[in-house]
Parts: sequence; C-alpha cells; structure tokens
Amino acid sequence: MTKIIVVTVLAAASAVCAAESGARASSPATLTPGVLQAGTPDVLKTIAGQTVTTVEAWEQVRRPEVLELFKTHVFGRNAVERPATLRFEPIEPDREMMEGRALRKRVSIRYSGPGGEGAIALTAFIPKTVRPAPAFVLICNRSSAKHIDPDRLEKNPFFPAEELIARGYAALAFHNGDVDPDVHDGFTNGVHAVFQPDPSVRKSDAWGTIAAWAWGASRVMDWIETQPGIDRMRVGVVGHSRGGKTALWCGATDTRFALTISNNSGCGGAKFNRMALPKSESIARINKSFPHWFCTNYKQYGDNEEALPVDQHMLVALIAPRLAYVASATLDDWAGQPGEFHSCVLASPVWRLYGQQGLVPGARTAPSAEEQASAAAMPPPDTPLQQGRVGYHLRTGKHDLSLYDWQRYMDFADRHLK
Ligand code: GTR
Repeated sequence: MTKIIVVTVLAAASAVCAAESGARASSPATLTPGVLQAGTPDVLKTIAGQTVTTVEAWEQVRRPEVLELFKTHVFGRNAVERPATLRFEPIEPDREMMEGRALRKRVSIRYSGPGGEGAIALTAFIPKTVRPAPAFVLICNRSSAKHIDPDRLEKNPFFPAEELIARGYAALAFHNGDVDPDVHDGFTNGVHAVFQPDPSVRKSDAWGTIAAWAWGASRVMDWIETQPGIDRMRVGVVGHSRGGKTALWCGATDTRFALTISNNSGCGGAKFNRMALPKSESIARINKSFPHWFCTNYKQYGDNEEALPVDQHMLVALIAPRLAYVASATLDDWAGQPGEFHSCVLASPVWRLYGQQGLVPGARTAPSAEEQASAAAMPPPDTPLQQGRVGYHLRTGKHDLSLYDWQRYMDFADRHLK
C-alpha cells in the first residue's frame, strides 16, 4: 500500500493546505509528510462524490454516511440502544466525602435481556458548591480497586477525583469490564450475551467489545439525565488507550456528550491509519492481539488499510461541532503520535463548516519556512493547543493517563464549557 512517510514531528505540516485545496501527492517519492494523498477518504466528500459545503449537507448526508461506515467496517452495530429494562439502583446510601466538598453516589445501572442480566457499578462524586456541575465520565480500563476506589483510600492520578472536585467538576467513573470483560470469549458473556445469547447468529457487522464499552458510557449518561446535581449539557467522556478508542466511539455515537477526550488512543482511536509509522500498532496487529474489540468486517483491513472506506480523522469529525480533545505522549510510539495529531488536522474542516475553529495551531516565535507554509505543525511537547474546539497536546512521558493530562482537560473545559 502507499503510505505517508513521516520524517519529522512536522507530520501534518502541509496537511491543511493540501486537504483544503484538494491537492494530492502523486507518488510516494514526491510525498510531503502528512499530505492527504490519493486514496485517503475525504471527510467532506459524499459516497456519491459530492463535496459537502454546508452544515445541512454534513448533518443530513455525509455525517450519517460516515457513522454507518464506522458501524459497518470498524466498531460494529449495537444489538440495542437504551434497553426498556434499564434501571438504576443505589449500591449504598449517598455519603459526604472529601471533607464535605463532595457528595458520593454509588449506583448500579442494571439491564436485562433474553440472555440474562447485566450491571455497571458507577461511582460519582458531585461537588457540593456547584449546582448543577459540569462532569467528566471516565471509562476505566484499569483495575477498579486501584484506579477508581470509591472510598478514596487508594488515590490514583488515573482518576484524580479530588482535583476534579476542587475545580468544580463532578467526577464519575465505571469499569469497562462491567459491561463486557476484556477477553476474547466468543461474545458469550457481558452485554453481548445479555442481548444476543446465541453468538452463532452474529453478523459480520455485529458490535465488538469497544462498541459495548461505549454503550456502557451512554447508559451512564442515561443516569446523569436523572441527576439535578449534574449539568447534562456539560458532560465530557474520557478514556485512555483502549478506553480512548471507546471514548471516541461514544462521542461519535452519542451526541449528548458535550466533550470527548481521547488519551493516547492510538490504532482504532485517533491514529490515522494511512501513515507509515513503523513503531506503531497496525490494524493487522490489533486484530490479532484483540480479536474481540472490533467487528468481524474490520479483519479484512489488516495490511489492507487502503481498502478501508474511512480513516480515523473521520471518527474525530463525527464529534463536530461539539468539543474534542486528543492527547499523545512523547514515549508512546505504539500509539503513533503524528497519526493522532494528523487526524485532528484533517477533521477540522468539519468544525469550519459550522463557522468554528477546529484545531488551532500554536503561535511560534520563530516559525520555520515549512511551518509558515502550513497552518498546523505538530506542537512541541507540553504545549497544549486549546484555542479551537479541537484540543491537542503531546505530553512528555510514557503511555498513561496522568494528572498533567487531566489538568489540561480541565483547562480546556474551563475555557469552552464553563
Ligand atoms: C495495547 C494495545 C493498544 C492500547 C493499549 C491499552 O496493548 O495494543 O491498542 O489499547 O493496549 O489499552 O493500554
């Protein structure tokens, strides 16, 4: 396949100009790093070949097309949306925590179907002084006990509830494994089995495990809508790595979330596929290691990225005109940082349809000629881009969700949500 060769961190240097002018690199030898090249699906071109120039055409034609393409080829189609059986049961009485600064609620989000019952244990800390409070919902893909301890005996920057409360945000978290265990079990347990007890009838576009986790985050939003203490119009969904892929799919499919945050999401998340990033995870590799994450149709695209009718900038674009934030880490080559950034650049024209700014590059004191020629060079480490409605930062350090990341997400929410 033809791939973009990324030579420097200026991966996206010419992307905006090229994407917007419709320029295409003709051969690998003449490629400019980051240029949208022949074969890359254009987010603003319909399947029938029409260029989308209005919000109406985006919302009525192209956005539904893109969503369908991701359902059919990548994440799969949910067996149910909000089940009629959904109910919320307190796990224990509400309690004041954090020296009276927060009210803790623990709730079991329960549902049943032909294959039995399922439940998601949700922990919510709601600030006492801000009502209704904006909120962050963490899709936690690490152990609950260590990372989202409801009693706060174990405090972890992965879910810095105290810091969120101090800045006036409700902090909510659930464990992804409650919705569907993160193992390839042939879809015989978790939410798949609740609603589709016979896996032998699964279709090639049936929902995989990431779609199931995203479905779980939507059920959390169903609960939020019953809570006067939380402002349902100002809720962000956050996930790290596999959780970041999930957050993006959740933000794409559930427009009730005002903000979608993908932390180090990599392949199947924000990472643009059609880019040669040899140290990063490929579609072939992810399908082999995690055959349950995506739908069966996605298997065809291993070592065959050019046949995929979408690329991941289109996933980010599905969040427009709401807020999106993508973060990378300098030592996280596996997630393909330039690819994560590149998707933000190529998604931004959709925000511009709304008369808004998507990703806004940072001001440089001494821009190079290449940077001047471009609207979007990848920023240096620890220099967040937060001016537009698509945020981005490259944190110094390893693959993780750190306090630094959360602080930047709160800065972005302070700026655009408050
Ligand atoms: C890796 C996987 C990545 C990422 C990561 C994680 O093993 O290859 O796609 O999801 O796990 O979730 O931490």
